[in-house]
Amino acid sequence: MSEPTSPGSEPAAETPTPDSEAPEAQENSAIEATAPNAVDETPAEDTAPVIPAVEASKNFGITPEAYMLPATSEIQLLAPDGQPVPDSEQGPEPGHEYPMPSTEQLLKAYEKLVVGRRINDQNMALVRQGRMAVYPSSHGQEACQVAAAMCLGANDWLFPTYRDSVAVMSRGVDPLEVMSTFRGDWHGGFDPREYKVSIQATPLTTQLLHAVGVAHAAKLRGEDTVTLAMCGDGATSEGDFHEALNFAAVFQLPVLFLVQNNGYAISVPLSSQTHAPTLAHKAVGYGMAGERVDGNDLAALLSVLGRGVDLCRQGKGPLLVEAMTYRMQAHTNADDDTRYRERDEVSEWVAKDPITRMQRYLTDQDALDDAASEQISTHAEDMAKRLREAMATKPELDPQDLFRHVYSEPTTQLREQSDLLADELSREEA
Ligand SMILES: Cc1ncc(C[n+]2csc(CCOP(=O)(O)OP(=O)(O)O)c2C)c(N)n1
Ligand SMILES: [Mg+2]
Repeated sequence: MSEPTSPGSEPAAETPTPDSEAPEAQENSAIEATAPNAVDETPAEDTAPVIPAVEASKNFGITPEAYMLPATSEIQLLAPDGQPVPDSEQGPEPGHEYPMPSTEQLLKAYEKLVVGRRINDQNMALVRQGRMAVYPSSHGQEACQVAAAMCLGANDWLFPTYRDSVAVMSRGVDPLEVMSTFRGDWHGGFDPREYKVSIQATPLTTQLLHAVGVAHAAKLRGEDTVTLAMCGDGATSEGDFHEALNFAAVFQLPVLFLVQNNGYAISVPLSSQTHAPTLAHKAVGYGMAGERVDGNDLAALLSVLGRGVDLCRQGKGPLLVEAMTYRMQAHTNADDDTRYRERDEVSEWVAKDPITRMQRYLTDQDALDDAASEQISTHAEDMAKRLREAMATKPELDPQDLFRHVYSEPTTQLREQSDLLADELSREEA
C-alpha cells in the first residue's frame, strides 16, 4: 500500500514507462506542459496545512484540544440562590473564563425574562380556552431564549424552533405576530426579513441548515452577518444536525449552534437519545469548539453566547453551545408529562428557576427595588392583556388564502382546487 501524500510533502519521483518514449505520448506530454492547467512539477513549498482549531487555540494560549473540548463542568456565573460563583469554586480553565455581564445588560435581560414568562402563562390559558391551537411551552427555558436574542447584532439572523417564542419576542417581534402562528390562522405572523428572524421551524433541525446557508451566502458576499441556530437535545440525533455542523465547520462559517438540552424529546429522555459524554462534545468531531453552560443562568448564557457570536464575527466560528435546562411544563398542550416523568424531578428544577435567580442577584446589587419590580410586572401584564384581547376577537379568514403565495404564478392544479373550494363555499352560503 502506498503512503498517502500530505499537502506539504515532496512529490514522488516518476519512473519513465516504455510508453512515455512513444512519439504520441511525447506529443501529449508537450501539450500538458504548455496547457494552462498543467501540473506544476516543481517541489511544493513546505506549507503545513492550516488547522482552524489550532489557530483559534493560539488566541487563548492553550492546546487545540483544550480549545475544542467543553469545560469539564458547566459554565456558571450565578448559583441558583443568585450568589455569584467565586472563581475559586468555578475553577476556570484556560479558554473557559467568562466575565460577568454589566448590571445594566442583566436588568434589560431580566425584563425580557419576566415578559416571556407572563406571555407563556397567557398562552397556556388561551390554549385551554380554545383560542390558540397549540403552544409549546418555554417555561423554564426563558434564559436561553432571551440570551440567544440579545447576543445578536442588527445584521445577524436568528433561527428558532417552535419552542423559542420568547427568543423571537426578545428580538423585537410583537407577541401578537408571533402567536398568530400558534393560533393557526396564517402561515407565520411576521416578516422574517424585517426582524432577521426565521419562521419557527416545526420539522426538527431544518432551521440549522437554513442558518448554515445564510451564513455561507453572507461569507461569500463579504457581509458582516452571524447566524444563531437553536435546536433541542432530541434534534441532535437528526441527520440534518450532522450535515449542518459538518458543512459549517468545513467552510468555517459564522454560525453559533445553540442546543437547549431540556432533558427530553417529548417523552424520550436524553439517556435514550445519545451515548455522547455531553452534547457539547459533539462539536469536537466536526473540528469546532464546544461549550457547556448552565441554561438557567442568564448571566453565564449572555457571557458564553456573547463571546461565541464575537468569535464567529471574527471568522473563528462555527461553535456549538449546549445549555443545560429543563422544560417545566408538558411538551405541548397535546402531551401529558405525568406519564413519563416523576413530579419530584420537576420540583427539583423549581429551585433552579432562571427568573428568581436573576431577581435575587439584581436585588443584592441594589439594581432592582420594589418599585422597579412593580414597573416590570405592570409592563408584562399590559402585554398579556393586549394579547388576550386580540386573541378574543374572531380572525377574519379567507379560505382562498390557502392558495395564495404558494407560487408567484398559480399552477393549473391550484387554480382547479381554488375553483372547487369557491364553488363549494358558494353552495354552502346559498
Ligand atoms: C423531522 C421531525 N421528526 C419528528 C418530529 C416530531 N417531533 C416534534 S417535537 C419532537 C421532540 C423534539 O425534542 P427536542 O429536540 O429535545 O426539542 P424540545 O421539544 O425538547 O424543545 C419530535 C420528535 C418533527 N417535528 N420533525
Ligand atoms: Mg428536548
